[in-house]
Amino acid sequence: MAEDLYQSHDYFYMDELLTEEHKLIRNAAREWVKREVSPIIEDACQKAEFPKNILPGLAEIGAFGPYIPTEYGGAGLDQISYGLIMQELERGDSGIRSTASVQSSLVMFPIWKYGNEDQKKKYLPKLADGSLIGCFGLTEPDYGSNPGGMKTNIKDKGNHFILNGSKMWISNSPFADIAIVWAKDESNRIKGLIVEREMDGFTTPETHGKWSLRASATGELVFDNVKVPKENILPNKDGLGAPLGCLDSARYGIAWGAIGAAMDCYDTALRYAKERIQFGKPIASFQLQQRKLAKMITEITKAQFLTWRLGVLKSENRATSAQISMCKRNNVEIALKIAREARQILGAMGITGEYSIMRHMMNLESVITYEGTHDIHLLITGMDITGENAFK
Ligand code: TGC
Ligand code: FAD
Repeated sequence: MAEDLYQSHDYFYMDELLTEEHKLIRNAAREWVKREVSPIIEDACQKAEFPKNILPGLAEIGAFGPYIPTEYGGAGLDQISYGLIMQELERGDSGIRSTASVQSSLVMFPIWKYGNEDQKKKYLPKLADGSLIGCFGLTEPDYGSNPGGMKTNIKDKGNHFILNGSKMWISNSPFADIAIVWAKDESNRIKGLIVEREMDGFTTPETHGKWSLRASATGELVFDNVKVPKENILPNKDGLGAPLGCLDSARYGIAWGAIGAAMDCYDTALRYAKERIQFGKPIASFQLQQRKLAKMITEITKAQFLTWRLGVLKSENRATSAQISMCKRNNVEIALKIAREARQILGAMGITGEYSIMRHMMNLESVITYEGTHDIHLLITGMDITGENAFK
């Protein structure tokens, strides 16, 4: 990839709404991405390999459990800080943000919120320092948007459960040390379990051939009579609301992350348009290119404010699931549109790995599908405003 010349854009002086601490955290993540992610990401993506050597760095910048209390090894930060870290990571690559948001919101969050004290002390500090990596198993081959139908199940055998079933499309599964797995008990109630890699009968085959999120490892979780000790069940919440509660936190992080990808595409396209000469003039001087760029910065600015406000509400524990859905849906949509328009501004150069745009565009095709598809989030808004359920 060409040298990372990224400069962030703050058209409406949104920085004035951030605290000094927010800016310090954001700038540290930004510098780290420039130094550690940008030089290696194109190669990792071309090889379809997750760059595991960045895991300690992610832990050092506080990307694993930013809002988890310090007593459990987290950084004890607020929700805006968490969002800003996700924004900067996804500016580098959605796959890197994915790893951090799965670890923080889909693994540490359920242990923190639904686990007992022993589980918190055993797992959270190691997840925070990156010595343990986790993944989250909700989706199954036949149950994606409708996770409530899941078939993965546990049977009570006295001092342990026997776990059977499979999960699909699981970020980080091929190398994760632990998995938070959602399974139905004998009364069809969904429970969360901590499954460890060493448990007999547990395998994690990798999914190959992806054109999207190539620098993120995706795989299955297969459970063949896995003996899970009872102490590994998350005792403090069950039912579908438990995994969906984790998704609220991860979807919030994605809303910020998508702005990062959009800003990177806009910044790249703006610079290119000013430098590229056709018909004796920079292409930035043509109205058609200005229209694209002007629309991009307008959408980025709107998304920045929507998301900042969501962050304030979330820090005050007032953000609703439907508000989070609206923000995730809006931001991923504008990011994908911006990536597609930005790619065109670069002409043929836009399809190469010299620039980050095509990689962002391909990544965003996953981001618009995972953590609830674009359609599902629209239906969540529809249900919230009308009171009518159009899912079923
Ligand atoms: P429904 O009857 O509406 O709800 C069941 C229970 O859940 C509660 N609830 C929520 N709780 C917390 N947060 C939310 N966002 C919630 N949404 C619903 C609800 O109140 C109810 O509670 P209770 O106590 O009454 O039982 O459930 P439904 O079966 O009709 O489904 C609703 C629907 C479609 C919105 C939901 O299933 C859904 O969101 N589907 C999308 C599935 C999804 O997002 N999967 C993501 C998998 S993980 C992933 O993609 C990780 S990618 C990570 C990365 O790499 O970055
Ligand atoms: P389906 O549910 O089969 O949907 C197919 C289409 O039908 C979509 O367009 C959808 O919007 C539409 N549709 C479905 N239901 C309705 C309805 N009621 N009304 C209208 N339209 C509808 N899952 C995890 O559990 N953990 C992970 O770590 C994880 N990581 C992922 C990483 C990647 C790279 C990807 C691509 C996915 C990942 N997922 C993960 C799975 C992801 O959450 C699911 O792909 C997603 O929830 C959609 O499920 P599905 O692919 O089965 O699509």
